[in-house]
Amino acid sequence: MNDRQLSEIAGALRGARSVVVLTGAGVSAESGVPTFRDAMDGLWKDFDPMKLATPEAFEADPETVTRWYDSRRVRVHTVKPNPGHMALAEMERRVRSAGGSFTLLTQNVDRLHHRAGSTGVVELHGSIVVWRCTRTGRKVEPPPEPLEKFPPESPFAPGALLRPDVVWFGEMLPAEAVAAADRAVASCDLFFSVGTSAVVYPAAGYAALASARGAKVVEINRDETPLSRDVDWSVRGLSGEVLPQVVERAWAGA
Ligand code: BV8
Repeated sequence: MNDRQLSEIAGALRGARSVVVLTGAGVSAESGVPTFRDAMDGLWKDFDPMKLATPEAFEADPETVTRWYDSRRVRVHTVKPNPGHMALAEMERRVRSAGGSFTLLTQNVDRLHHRAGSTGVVELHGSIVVWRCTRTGRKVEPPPEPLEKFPPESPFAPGALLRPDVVWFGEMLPAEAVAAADRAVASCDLFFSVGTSAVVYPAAGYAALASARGAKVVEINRDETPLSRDVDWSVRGLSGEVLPQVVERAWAGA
């Protein structure tokens, strides 16, 4: 990011009345959480996440799917928020204390934004630290240690299982999350897309919606995405480095 870009983005942020930030797995990468499409590591190297993250896979092989999710769940409890998460929590505080509105939409399921101090986080794809009964829908937050039995039986209904409370491909997003996202995107004047490959819908469609309603759009991403040519500022970089620079420049000495 060159200095002109940084000044322009910081100026737009300081003057914004309503900010929306959409984050993807790239924002958690610097915390040591592998992104969804990075090569699956260790014993999962032969699996395709796109196939595992589906109701069909859970139906066909609940043991493999719950083992995969539980290994990711346990890892999330061992990592911590990185400077990118912290910068977004600070951005929220600054925008709100200036009387503006701020909404953080995340595709991530790791709850690292919550742990960094962000509030009102809209979890578009659910959370991996919460599991729910396949029959009653009742939710539990298992302890940080690995589950013992796979697939895990539900304590709420005999014969039912526990599944991660995430949104799988082909599943609807939580209605309240979609409503919150639609409201925020419809009225924002500045939209950030950070650490996402912008290919998973409906989340990937929010930037274009915001732009169509007159918002300026900033993309901060390590690699080029389908969004990159359509945004007002496209920054190639790591969120853990770029976000702190933007927040610092926007409110330096304020
Ligand atoms: C829906 C939770 C209505 C689970 C996830 C056919 C049938 C059914 C649906 C569809 C279909 N065809 C299309 C669809 C719609 C489908 C979709 O969009 N498919 C795509 C792939 C074409 N969407 C859905 O199914 C959604 N539901 O539409 O319901 C419906 C219902 C029935 C029928 C039709 C429609 C549900 C989507 C939610 C899926 N669940 N996650 C889990 O986590 O296991 S999505 C999953 O992918 C993650 O949430 C992640 O955020 C997202 C994207 O994956 P990644 O690529 O890893 O992450 P990201 O995109 O964030 O990429 C990383 C980026 O970060 C890279 O660009 C990289 O350059 C960058 N980066 C890396 N490091 C850094 C960095 N940037 C900055 N700094 C760094 N340090």
